[in-house]
Amino acid sequence: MTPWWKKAVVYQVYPKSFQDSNGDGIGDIPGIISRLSYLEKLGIDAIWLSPVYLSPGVDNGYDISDYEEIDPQYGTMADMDQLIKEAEKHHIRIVMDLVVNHTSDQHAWFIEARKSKDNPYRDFYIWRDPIDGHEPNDLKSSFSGSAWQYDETTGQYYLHFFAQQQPDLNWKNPKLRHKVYDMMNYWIDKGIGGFRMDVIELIGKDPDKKIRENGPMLHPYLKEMNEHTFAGKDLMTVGETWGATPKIAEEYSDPSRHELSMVFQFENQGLDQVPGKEKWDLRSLDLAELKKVLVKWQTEIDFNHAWNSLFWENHDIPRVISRWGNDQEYRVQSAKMFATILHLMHGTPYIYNGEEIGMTNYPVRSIDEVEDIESINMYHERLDQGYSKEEIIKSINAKGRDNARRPMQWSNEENAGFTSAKPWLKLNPNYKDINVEAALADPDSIFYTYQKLIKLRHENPVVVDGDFELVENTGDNVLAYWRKLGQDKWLVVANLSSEKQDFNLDSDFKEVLISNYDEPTSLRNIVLKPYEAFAVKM
Ligand code: TEU
Ligand code: CA
Repeated sequence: MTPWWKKAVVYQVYPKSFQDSNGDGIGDIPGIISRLSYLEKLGIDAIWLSPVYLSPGVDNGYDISDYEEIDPQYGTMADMDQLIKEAEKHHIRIVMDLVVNHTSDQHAWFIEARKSKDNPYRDFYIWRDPIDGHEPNDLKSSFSGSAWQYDETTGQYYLHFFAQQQPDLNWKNPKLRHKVYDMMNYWIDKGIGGFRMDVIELIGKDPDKKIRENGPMLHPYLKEMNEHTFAGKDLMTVGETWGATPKIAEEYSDPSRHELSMVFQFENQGLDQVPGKEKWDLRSLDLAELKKVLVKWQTEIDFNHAWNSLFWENHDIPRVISRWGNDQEYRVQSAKMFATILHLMHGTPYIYNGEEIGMTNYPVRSIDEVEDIESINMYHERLDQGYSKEEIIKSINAKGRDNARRPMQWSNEENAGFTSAKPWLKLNPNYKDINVEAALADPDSIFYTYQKLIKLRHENPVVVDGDFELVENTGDNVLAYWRKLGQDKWLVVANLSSEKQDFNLDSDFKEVLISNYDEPTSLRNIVLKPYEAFAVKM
């Protein structure tokens, strides 16, 4: 039987920015509960909830100080239990974010570990002696600077692949691993729908050999985790795996290997950065390359032995229409185009909160307006390296994580219906026009395109299981593909660009399934309008 998550559409909620319920400017769990009917109307099957655990908030909750407590800014454990229960009434499962590559430096384990070299928790983390009075090696943190932090008390360095307040856990220690499995079972027993696993590809690291992702013990650990936690349960698990190739994706998700349900792969993320440099080193997107990567992940994995997720956005990535589409004149058309090509592909689609109403990036003018630790650390690092402020701010506006983290735009009322107070991060002023209320009132809105695409998936096995086949020779700016299952044959056609494109296919169709302009009447020698996308049944 097909597991539920192969037919599902998942919606990511970034809790800090979703809905404030108590007037402190910060989204919270009761706020999410109050929006469940909206999500049910959209039609999603599960929520991936970014972290709501107890946290000092250095990385907005990805620095956890207690995995079995809810951060008071988000509510209480009773609220969390309520969310799981209420969501179920709306046919929505709650998928928790599992952040176990690292903890906060305020986690009880780390507070103990740093006390002395013989502390029972010392080996939960990764400690090394200085070499010639310096860092053990030149491993870098993803948030700028060295991955090693010197700790005065014991005269050793600890490893942190992210902020210095996010020490890496030592997965070589079986005691630590079983603590993590116990914690996962605590959440499974509450009735959650599964886990999204933060940077899971890093847990097999070997820092002495400078191995970060895809270390030799990664898959043995995942098998062990599976066996002790979700084996035999109806849960979905998705690994965040930046370094996945199609072959690696199969290693994670081939059902016979008993590891994860599916992966998030990020191959398209590198397309608008200078090769071999950082994401901040900008270059423009070549649509031919985007098309190539999209097709690669449809054709180079065997969906009988692997499963992939489909997404444009998340809390780390800028808004797709601002980045690769058009967030002005063709905002609505380009948003619908991206939705259509993604949601009719093979895999499990994810929607990031606000994507379904076409929320856009919002540029800052100076570093005081930036909240995200990744951008702030990079700003200082690059200033020291001699970059100009203007250059750095330009990179932050293009790629910074705050772009996706601005509060949800619910209505055109003051503070967008997100909060009655000052929001923790400035709202995009375009909420006056772009908001949920307006989207729901307009039958032609982006929202209803998403709603329709979700419905098409739920009602048509060809979307879930059909083979994918590229239509060749359409030019770089047009993506056209078939989905085929038994007698069912669907065709998806999209103009990825802002220029008109010619398209010609010598075939007749029976029915238009979805389109973002007037419905096409033929496939023969037609001209696709900017960002035009449609799907037809043959
Ligand atoms: O992200 C992993 C990660 O590699 C990001 O830092 C990413 O490189 C960057 O944001 C790209 O834009 C996960 C979480 O999704 C992120 O929010 C956390 O900050 C990070 O792990 C640490 O937990
Ligand atoms: Ca609040």
